[in-house]
Amino acid sequence: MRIVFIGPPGAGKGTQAERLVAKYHMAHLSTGDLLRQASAAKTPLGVKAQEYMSAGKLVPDALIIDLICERLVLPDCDKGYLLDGFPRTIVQAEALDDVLARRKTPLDAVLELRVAEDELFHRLASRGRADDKPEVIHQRLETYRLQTEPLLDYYTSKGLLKSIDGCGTVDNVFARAQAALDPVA
Ligand code: B4P
Repeated sequence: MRIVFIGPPGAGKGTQAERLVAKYHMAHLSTGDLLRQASAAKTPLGVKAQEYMSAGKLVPDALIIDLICERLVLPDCDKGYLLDGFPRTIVQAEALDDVLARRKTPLDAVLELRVAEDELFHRLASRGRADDKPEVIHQRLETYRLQTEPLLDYYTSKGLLKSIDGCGTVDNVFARAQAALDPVA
């Protein structure tokens, strides 16, 4: 199964992704994790990406598209994958469509996790990662509204979008995610 996972910062994508990849035997491709690893290793990409992440902005499309295209061709992706945090812009979504069309491997579904803003603030503030400072959280939410939310219409028009409520316990949310994905698994 090939799935895209969309949701605002702190919606719980990473948390649910771990469970979903175990249940459906998919590779887990988190652009946030890949960028943080590159940043910790101080690679040229990582150093550049960290500037954007610390400011709550998206890393430039060209960098992230190259990163994910290199990852998608590795053998563990043959069994299917969950794209966690990619695409985040229309340009990224169109680039992904091109790659998948060339490989004749279309997406099976796009899962959206919906969570109210006050709950997102609460979750991110208690997590306390470097980019979880209040002013950066505001910027990340604004970035999400402007650059990522348009993807919801994009994928609705392709008949792929499945939206679930991301509030409640991790178990509750996982049950909703399974109910959404079982029909396409
Ligand atoms: P990401 O790493 O994708 O981070 P995120 O959106 O903040 O978190 P996520 O939704 O995964 O939340 P989590 O499960 O951790 O991105 C970080 C940055 O990388 C971006 O801002 C951007 O700069 C850059 N980036 C990444 N992808 C990019 C792309 N494609 N293009 C350009 N730039 C890109 O959960 C958050 C907290 O909530 C945790 O503490 C968790 O324990 C808690 N939680 C989870 N589920 C809960 C529940 N049900 N109830 C209560 N708490 C819960």
